[in-house]
Amino acid sequence: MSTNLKSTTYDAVVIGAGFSGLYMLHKLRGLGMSAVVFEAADDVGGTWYLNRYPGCRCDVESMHYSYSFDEELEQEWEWTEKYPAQPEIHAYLSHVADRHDLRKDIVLNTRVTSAHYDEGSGRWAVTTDSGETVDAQFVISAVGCLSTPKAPEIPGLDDFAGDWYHTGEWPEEKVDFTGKRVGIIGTGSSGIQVIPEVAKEAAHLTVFQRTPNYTIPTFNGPIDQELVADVKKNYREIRQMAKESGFGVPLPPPEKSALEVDPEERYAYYSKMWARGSVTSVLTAYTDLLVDQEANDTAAHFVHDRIREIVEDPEVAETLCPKDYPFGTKRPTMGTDYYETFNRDNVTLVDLRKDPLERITADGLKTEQGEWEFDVLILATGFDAMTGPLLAMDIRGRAGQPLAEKWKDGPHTYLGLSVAGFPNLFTITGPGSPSVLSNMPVAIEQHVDWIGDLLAYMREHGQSTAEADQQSEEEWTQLVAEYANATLHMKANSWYLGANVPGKPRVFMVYTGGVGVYRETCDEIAEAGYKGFELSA
Ligand code: N01
Repeated sequence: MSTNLKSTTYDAVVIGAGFSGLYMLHKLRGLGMSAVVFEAADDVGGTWYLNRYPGCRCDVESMHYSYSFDEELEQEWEWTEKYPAQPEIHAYLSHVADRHDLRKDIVLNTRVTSAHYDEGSGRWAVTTDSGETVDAQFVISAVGCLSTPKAPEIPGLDDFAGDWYHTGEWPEEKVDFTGKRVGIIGTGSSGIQVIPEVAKEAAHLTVFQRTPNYTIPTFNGPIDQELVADVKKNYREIRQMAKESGFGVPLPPPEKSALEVDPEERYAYYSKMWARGSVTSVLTAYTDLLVDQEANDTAAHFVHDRIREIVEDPEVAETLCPKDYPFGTKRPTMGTDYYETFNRDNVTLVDLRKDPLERITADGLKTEQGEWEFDVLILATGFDAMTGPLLAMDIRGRAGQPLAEKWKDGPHTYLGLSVAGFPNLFTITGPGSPSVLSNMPVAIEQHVDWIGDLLAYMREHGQSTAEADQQSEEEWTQLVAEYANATLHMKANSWYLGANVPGKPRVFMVYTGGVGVYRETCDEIAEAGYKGFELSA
């Protein structure tokens, strides 16, 4: 048996030791349950361990991107910047693991390869890539929404003679770009953060952009100590506000439509929100930015104006202006000197819409119209999001049904945290929950607390199995689709929709009703004796 694997039988197996897995383990211990966490990486931290590319930083403010369950930690921990950089978040999660003595139940360097439900015993057999199988009553996935990196679907990566790196699997040691010719594919959140950093070091950086992004500046810097004192004094109210909000950040809800204010007032208000350096502030400036195209256009045009103001070359500026999808319908990004980077002499932007990529070659990249030579290639090409990490494991429920088969037309879940036919399997921030449309720690804590309450309820009532019923699952899945259809989200080819992975079903995988409303719904279901679940002994 691996070190740390103390038994082959547990009450619960947790998969993943990031924000979700760490808190889930703590919660299970509090319930007096035996649990083991399997983590594929060689340390805890999940997404904040492996995404360690230069410039990697969270786009939710430090004071709000943290756990609320440990009030002492909340007071003690000192964030240094307005937006926390990856090393600081990783240090925070490592500290949480040590502070709560979690490591002794975490098995590192171990990937779960399969989880099979046995109807006879009512238990799960969970197998890892080290060949061990453990038996558990509950399986709780804490695999995250963005943890299966996606390479670009163009041929030739194996031919490339230089070094290449995916932002989502960045090496631990520093990559030195000094004097190097670097090419980067991808201008999503990761690309936008890594580009300015690499440009500072490289001899030349060529950015291959297929879809431009709306990027809001962070105006990052050392954290304001007055704000820290104020937040720490009022943490309970602030956390509550985040829990009741639309996106899991403590902002008051918007009150007006973008179309009911006069253009000058609206422009001034967008300028104020822009100056805050917070994408959520811009996104929630008005009530209808995500549901009304005309309203959305006002925000999109405001961002276009900022791009044209910053970028000196008008042609480059136009290439950087997103025009074929509404603002906020692909994940809007936050950057530091992103647009400014295109004013540098050592940076070239290639518009793949005009000159598509054909293949990766031994020397670099071949587009329809030319060949580009590089020493280093960076793939900021994103992830097989939401369902990717779950389907990467061979999960089988009742009658041996594979989850991949059940989800062949897209994910079907109840509340985004359970699946009919897969008893006692819970998916923290799974498809069909607010997940990536929330400040993640808020969504994670809500799911972990809710699962914890359900497990306690089951014990109190002498029940050993919880399973979503088929009808509730179908109704929920439909509701998620209806809510998404009522937004502008369906107009963008986003990873929310699976559009970035060839062949993936085009289904919107996130609940768009808002974090606060979702929480209320989950609470009502719990209060009604876990309506929609079949609980049995
Ligand atoms: O990935 P992405 P990401 N040829 O999918 C392009 C979170 N995150 O790693 O849009 C050419 O957003 C692709 O082009 P297109 C956050 O939730 C958060 O950047 O498909 N280009 C796109 O430009 C985020 O949304 C933080 O046309 C290809 C890019 O690669 C999520 O992670 C930081 C291509 C992929 O962008 C994912 O972000 C980082 C191809 N064949 C990440 N294939 C913060 O908290 C892909 N692309 C700040």
